[in-house]
Amino acid sequence: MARVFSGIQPTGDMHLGNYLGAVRQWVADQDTHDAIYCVVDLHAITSPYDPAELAEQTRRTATILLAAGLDPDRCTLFVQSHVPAHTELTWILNCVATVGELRRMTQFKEKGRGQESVSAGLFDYPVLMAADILAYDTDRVPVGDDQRQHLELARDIALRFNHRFGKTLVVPEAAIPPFGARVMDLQHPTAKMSKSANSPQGTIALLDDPGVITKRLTSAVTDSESDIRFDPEQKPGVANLLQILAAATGKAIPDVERDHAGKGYGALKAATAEAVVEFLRPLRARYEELEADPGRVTALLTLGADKAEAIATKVITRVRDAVGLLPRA
Ligand code: ATP
Ligand code: LTN
Repeated sequence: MARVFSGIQPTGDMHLGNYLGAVRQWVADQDTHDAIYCVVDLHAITSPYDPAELAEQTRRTATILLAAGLDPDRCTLFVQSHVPAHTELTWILNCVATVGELRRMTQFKEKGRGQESVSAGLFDYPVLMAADILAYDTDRVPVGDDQRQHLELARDIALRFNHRFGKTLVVPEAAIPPFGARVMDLQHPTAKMSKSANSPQGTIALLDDPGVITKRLTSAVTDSESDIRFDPEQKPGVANLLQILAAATGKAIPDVERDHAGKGYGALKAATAEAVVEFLRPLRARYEELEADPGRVTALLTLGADKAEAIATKVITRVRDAVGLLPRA
């Protein structure tokens, strides 16, 4: 079976964008791929954060992933910092990646903008991400649209490595969903919905109360026209609601567009709110069950780290050998 690998940062509560852009695909891929998923805590410390909250947020993110449908019997779920191969491979890949290509990363430019000091870790973030992927001989990486450039870099690093040291690394492909890959902020529909940026008004966290979800969706920003059509360029707010409604009801966008043609924005928002509340109801219930038994999640993550480490250790041994490091006798 082909292997998929993907990761999510424990930077805050998972939202609808994470789910529709990435995690929905992760759940589906468990049946068709050898699937490995990772809570990337080492990525989360590249931007300012609260150390007192990181461990809890990491556990919480893993718990939400399980509630969303990851099944530890059918996939490997673990915490990045539990497997040291990620940081070890990062160093070696740092010597293959160039400062010039890292400087071109738009996420670095965006996250660094306006900060008085930016960590070297934030600059190196894409190399750690490449190491995550390449440490598992990954074929396919399901991510949202914002990660396209990072994936391209991981491929370039793998190709350059293989060219320089002989065929060692598997060159991965990005898997970006045809819709849902870019869920927009409800208040600022030209910016992506995000855990760490913007105000919470524009975001729907997967665990939000039904009342909060309804309020956020019914006060979503649209435009001053009144026609309902899917046009992300001209009508980003309406297009965003249509894609969310389609995803939550399992319908195609043209179908929801047709269902709502001629109706007002109020009706579209109300229908979207109702669909999202219903869609997330079982996830909330499963989360509460898992939350009641934190020892179980901890045990699952330990098992996941063991499985992941067994794979990564083989790859890192191959890499050490390829770059000419003296083997430890
Ligand atoms: P942060 O705001 O801390 O950067 P984030 O909300 O962007 O976090 P990540 O942990 O960086 O979330 O991303 C996890 C996955 O979710 C990635 O595959 C990413 O592409 C996807 N993703 C994030 N935001 C969106 C969005 N608004 N629409 C679709 N996919 C998204
Ligand atoms: N940078 C990614 C998270 C991430 C990731 C990965 C995704 C870290 N390592 C490996 C796929 C594969 C993001 O979503 N911001």
